[in-house]
Amino acid sequence: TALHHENARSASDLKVGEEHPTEGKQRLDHGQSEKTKGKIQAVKKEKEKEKIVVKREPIDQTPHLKRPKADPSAPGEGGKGVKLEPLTPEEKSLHAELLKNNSFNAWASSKISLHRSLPDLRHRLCKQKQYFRPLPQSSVIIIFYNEAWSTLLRTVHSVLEATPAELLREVILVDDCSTFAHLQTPLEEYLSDLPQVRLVRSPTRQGLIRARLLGALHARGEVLTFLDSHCECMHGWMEPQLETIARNHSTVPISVLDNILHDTFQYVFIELESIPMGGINFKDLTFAWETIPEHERKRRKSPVDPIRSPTMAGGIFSINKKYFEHLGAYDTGMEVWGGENIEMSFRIWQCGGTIEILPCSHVGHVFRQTSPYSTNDAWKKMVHNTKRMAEVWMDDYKEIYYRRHPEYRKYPIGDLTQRKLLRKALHCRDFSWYLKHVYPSLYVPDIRPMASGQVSHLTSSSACSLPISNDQTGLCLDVIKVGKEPAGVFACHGKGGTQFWELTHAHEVRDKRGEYCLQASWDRSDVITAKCTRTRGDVQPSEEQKWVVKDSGLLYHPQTDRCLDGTESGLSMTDCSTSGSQRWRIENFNP
Ligand code: LR7
Ligand code: MN
Repeated sequence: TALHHENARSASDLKVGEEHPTEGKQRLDHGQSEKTKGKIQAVKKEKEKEKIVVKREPIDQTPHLKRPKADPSAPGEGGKGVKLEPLTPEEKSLHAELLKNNSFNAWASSKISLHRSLPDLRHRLCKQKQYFRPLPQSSVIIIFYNEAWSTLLRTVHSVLEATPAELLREVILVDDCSTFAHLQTPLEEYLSDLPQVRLVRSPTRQGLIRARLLGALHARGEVLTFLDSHCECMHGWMEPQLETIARNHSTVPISVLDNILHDTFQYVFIELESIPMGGINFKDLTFAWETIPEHERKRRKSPVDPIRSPTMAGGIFSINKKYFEHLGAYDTGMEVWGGENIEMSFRIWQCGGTIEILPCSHVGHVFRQTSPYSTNDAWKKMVHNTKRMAEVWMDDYKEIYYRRHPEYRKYPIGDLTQRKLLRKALHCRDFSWYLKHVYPSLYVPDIRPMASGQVSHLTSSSACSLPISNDQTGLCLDVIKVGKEPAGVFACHGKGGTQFWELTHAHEVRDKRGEYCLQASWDRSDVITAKCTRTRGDVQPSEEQKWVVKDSGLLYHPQTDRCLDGTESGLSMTDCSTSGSQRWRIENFNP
């Protein structure tokens, strides 16, 4: 009953803002079985006993737009994929063009109704759950840049048709200065027939971060819900988000992201047991999906309880509007795409908020086939954003990033004064606090490792007595595929990647991600990379993964009492000697 008390308390300071169009007695009976009515009666009686007067009216499920009845055999209906039938030469070229412009099969999407229905695959407990008034209203903000017609409008329709009208203040579409013709007048004309939809146009291309801010500026709801422009919302997606925020305004709920396949547009529902959480990849500070760690599984009591997530993917979440502003909205110095989701995640947690994945809220998203942001120019913008994030929120831990990308150190990133002041004003915690309390399952590479960079030496056939003056001339410790192939030596390329190794204080030789370790054992003479056995800072690595660097440049393996030996024919473990093939030069070595 703690929850009910909470609801009752928040009721006084929550204002829905206007009269509900469907206010009246009738809605109380909407969609309720005799059983649920009985339950509500029982709860009421219990409350009366406790002498707490709680008025509990269920939310009216009626949406602004009713989903038209569809022929179940129509393409894509019920979340099915579209059959990619043999195409005529004309269709083929159209298909190719659409694929090129969208990085997904917009041709398949165009075959599917803008109102397609999805099966309600949520867990039994989600379907049973009832939501009560008052809940705040949300403004749904959909930003887009050159989005396909069908995906954009299916997103809009799914919001209007899957959200109870009384919870949806408006849908705000923000056009980030698209050039596609269908997004000009035709879009305006189409939208003018839809209820509660507004279109805001940015006069210049702002990038998704500032486009979202523009949307937020126009929003009148108490809550903001952000969506990408190629989503489908599943029945019941909004209610748990609003309830979460009503209970605690500093919780940022995110939906489970189902996968709409980019080729057939099949809707793939993520089952309860495979819901991932958001993490980070320390290598380049990008978002990564991760399995939910043991401690978080244990903390939760019901399978549908929220999952605390260290980060969010970025596109699909709700947030109390006042809290969003209080927390510093977004960094307006960020460009185009990328990094803002990690920045916001760290900021939320470090400044006292919480990110929760709600297993009962599902939204589908089209994950593109290829990223339009992997061009050189777009990647630079992403690095720009990531650097701004790291400089403000990560303290000394940003060194881990720079060590892996020394060339990024000199990228200019503009002025950070405002963001640093924000961190001070909100009395936010250190990054070390975040790592320890929010993300204890993450292996954090050493801020100051014993050595890092390439591990190189001259071959024994070359003049081994010469000092190595140029990194590009030797052979370097390398591995074609971590965890799969034995490690070997290849010509040094000086570009890091699989030739980047880090010698940790625990005497491991780790790969760039910090996930795989160089490993030798008695039973074999080659050397492999295996998952590091030391998964957290406070445990010891297994003996097979321990290495000691000797002054003479030997990489000594104490367990087997042998040394790493590399020649053009490969890498092996041999008895230690002073031969050139055992002499290694490790970059940035500071014992
Ligand atoms: O210049 C731009 N202006 C825009 O308005 C570039 C993009 N956009 C729009 C675009 O039309 C789309 O609606 O911004 C949205 C996101 O861009 P996508 O869909 O091309 O990229 P994405 O799906 O990879 O985006 C993910 O990462 C971004 C990092 O900046 C944002 O945080 C996106 O919101 C995020 N999307 C999701 O979280 C959905 C799940 C994807 C995953 C993982
Ligand atoms: Mn997207």
